[in-house]
Amino acid sequence: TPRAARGDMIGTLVATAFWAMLPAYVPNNAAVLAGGGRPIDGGREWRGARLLGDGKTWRGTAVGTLVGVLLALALNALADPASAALGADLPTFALPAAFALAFGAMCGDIGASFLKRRSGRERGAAFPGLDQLDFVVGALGLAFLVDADWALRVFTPRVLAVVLVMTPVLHVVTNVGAYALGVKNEPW
Ligand code: CTP
Ligand code: K
Ligand code: MG
Repeated sequence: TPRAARGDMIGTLVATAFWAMLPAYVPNNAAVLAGGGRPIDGGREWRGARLLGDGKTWRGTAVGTLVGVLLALALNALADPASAALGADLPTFALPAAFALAFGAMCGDIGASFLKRRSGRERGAAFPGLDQLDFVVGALGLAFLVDADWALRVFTPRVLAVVLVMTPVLHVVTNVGAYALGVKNEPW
């Protein structure tokens, strides 16, 4: 029936969007687990507030990026069987695209901290909207810069729409879960 066909299509879009964004979703969570050590801004202030703050560290950024790239390589090995199982055409990630998604996600989050400090928000403060989408903007922005052909092929307007709706939901669920588990200091 048309309704079942439409349901299939939406399921395929969600699976594709989730798969394509996994290398961007995981880095920030890995950084929470790996964080600590020297802050990127070295403690420097600018216009009366920290440049980035103690929550953005070299170690968290490096480990987060590495985990995202390794995850993308693992997904490459699974793309064929997963595509067959789901009846979808799941993308693979060349190294530049994998790096762009992972490092871009970390950069988006770092950029958000810069904006939080400029707007008087202390480390850990919430910035609704920005918190849920900063890493998406960073990841997709860098992916388009690094490999526009790949990015345009994977992130079609429909996949993009699913990403923009799905990501905030996943972000809230993930962070509330991490907070409940005692892994994260704030539930956002
Ligand atoms: N983290 C890190 N390096 C990053 C990102 C995150 O070390 N590039 C770690 C830090 O320990 C940080 C924690 O992950 O405290 C949670 O990340 P996040 O919520 O993004 O940082 P906040 O501490 O809330 O700081 P901010 O207000 O600047 O977002
Ligand atoms: K954040
Ligand atoms: Mg935070």
